[in-house]
Amino acid sequence: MVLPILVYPDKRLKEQSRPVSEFDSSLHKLLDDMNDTMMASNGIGLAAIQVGVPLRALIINLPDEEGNQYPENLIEVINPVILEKRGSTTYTEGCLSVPEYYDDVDRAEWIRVEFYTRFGERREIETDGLLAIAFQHEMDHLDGHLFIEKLSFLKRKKFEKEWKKKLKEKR
Ligand code: Y12
Ligand code: CO
Repeated sequence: MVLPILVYPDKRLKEQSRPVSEFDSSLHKLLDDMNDTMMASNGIGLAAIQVGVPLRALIINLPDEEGNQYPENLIEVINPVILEKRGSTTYTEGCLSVPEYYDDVDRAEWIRVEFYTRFGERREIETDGLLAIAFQHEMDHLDGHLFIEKLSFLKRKKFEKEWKKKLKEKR
């Protein structure tokens, strides 16, 4: 089921998400609905709070070189913790909760993350490149943060002005 995606400046996007404690059918339904929602919007990552559920769950599905996404590449991430990070990198990010806005963001280049699967099995991943960026972007959502908070003061001011204008035009 495709769910509505919360759009900035919805206050719920600032909520701190709580750890998942039950790895049950309602979690599985949430993850399935998040996947339907992400795929319907051409997204590559989505956190539960973006569909209004304040749980520490996120999904990532990176496209291949041709831009195609495959179900077998879907990563479901529950209660993630960054154990180690190194280096820095810059990437032009976008977010389904801030549609049609993209900007450069600095993040760690390499990360080691602990997380749980939908069945409550512990996993660890070491990654860099786009996957490391996606993990960090989505994990920020779990703590109520959006990538636009990482912009310089002037860039953020420009963004807020343009965003207000856009919202007014949409009314
Ligand atoms: C690198 C950088 C950022 C992430 C986080 C995940 N971000 C997304 O999945 C962004 C998706 C997105 C998709 C859009 O396309 C449509 O909605 C059809 C989009 O364009 C518009 O809103 C028009 C904007 C963002 C992971 C890795
Ligand atoms: Co996002």
